[in-house]
Amino acid sequence: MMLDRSFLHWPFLEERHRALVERLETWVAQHCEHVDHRDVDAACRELVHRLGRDGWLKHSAPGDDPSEKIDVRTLALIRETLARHSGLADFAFAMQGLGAGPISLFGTAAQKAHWLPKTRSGAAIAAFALSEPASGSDVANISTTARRDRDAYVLDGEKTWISNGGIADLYVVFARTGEAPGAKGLSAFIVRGDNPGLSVAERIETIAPHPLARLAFKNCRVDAADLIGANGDGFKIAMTTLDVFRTSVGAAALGFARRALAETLRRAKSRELFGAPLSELQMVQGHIADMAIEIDAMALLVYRAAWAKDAGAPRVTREAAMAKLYATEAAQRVIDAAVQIHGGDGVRAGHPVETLYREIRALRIYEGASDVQKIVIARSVLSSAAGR
Ligand code: COS
Repeated sequence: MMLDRSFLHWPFLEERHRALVERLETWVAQHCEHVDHRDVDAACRELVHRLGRDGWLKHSAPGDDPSEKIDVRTLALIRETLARHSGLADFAFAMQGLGAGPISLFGTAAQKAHWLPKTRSGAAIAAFALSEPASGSDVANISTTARRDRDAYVLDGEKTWISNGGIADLYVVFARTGEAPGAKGLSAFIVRGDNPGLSVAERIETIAPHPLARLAFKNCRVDAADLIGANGDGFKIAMTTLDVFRTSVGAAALGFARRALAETLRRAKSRELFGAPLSELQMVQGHIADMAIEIDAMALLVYRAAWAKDAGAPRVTREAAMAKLYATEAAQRVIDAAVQIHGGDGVRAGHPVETLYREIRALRIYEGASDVQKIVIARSVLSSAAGR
């Protein structure tokens, strides 16, 4: 693949990051490209198994050793690298991290000791269950309820667009416990995949197949010890987890865009038109220049946000939102240009750029649609300008 690796030497990254990418490149070539994708559930399980077996999932969520903490740059580099080769491998890695994230960041010692060794080894598949039919962007409006009943909570309601829905062993579910109206009345719970009262109401198919489902909770009892954090902390837990993972969504978009550029360069150098390679046409050169600039701008925002979090910034909401918004939108433009330069092959089913064209679209929607990221960024900019 024709790749510019100079970003690995930017000051945001360290020697250990470069070494990790080197190892991962070798691993991906051997273990990711030969997974049968016809059965998407089986492919996802297999990828989680391989990523866990060979130690990559350890980076998706720190374990129960208090000295470990999440390294967002590592998360971003892994997602970028996996996404460049396989959208499903990136999905398998990322959802394992997002699902385990609330436990890793806010769980009790017992919750961490029980679940994290399983999610990190690939023995348990994790899912993050936040969205509902009537509240995807408006998290404060969640209507699934969790009612206290002696030493248990009883969950009732519906969740939808849940990644790993149907194959997960563990769901982190956000529900209304009612301490206060809106955002202050939510809590987070661990619900086992085989918990009575939890059922898969619908499997959802999308343009880029990944395991996704709508879930129903009917009189679903979980132990009080399965509450994550305190009652009323649910909104904060969800947002803090998203602040980590939104940057990594930008990184996945960056991986898709780098693949699109690599495919385009190969095409532009090998295909002849009007008696010369495509790469000699100024119109094509214009596209290539735009693609390269957008990729560097994406990478700068992604690794800036990741570095800021790793360097100890208490909140990176604005940086993560900028990275996610810009990288996903720009990747769509880069991939669209790649399709255009590939002509008919660009829309041929199964061609790498056709696959990228389908894979990128959902990233502008999930974990906070682009429109929500704009709200987050504008609020932050306005509040830091207040009083000036
Ligand atoms: N980290 C920590 N705390 C946060 C936070 C963050 N990133 N974002 C908000 N909070 C806090 C706020 O500070 C506020 O607390 P105080 O009242 O004590 O100040 C509280 O949480 C409520 O925040 P806010 O008033 O901003 O909430 P809103 O309901 O207006 O909405 C948005 C916030 C729209 C930003 C939020 O609902 C969101 O991110 N939506 C998209 C969700 C999403 O990603 N969905 C996809 C599902 S996962 S695939």
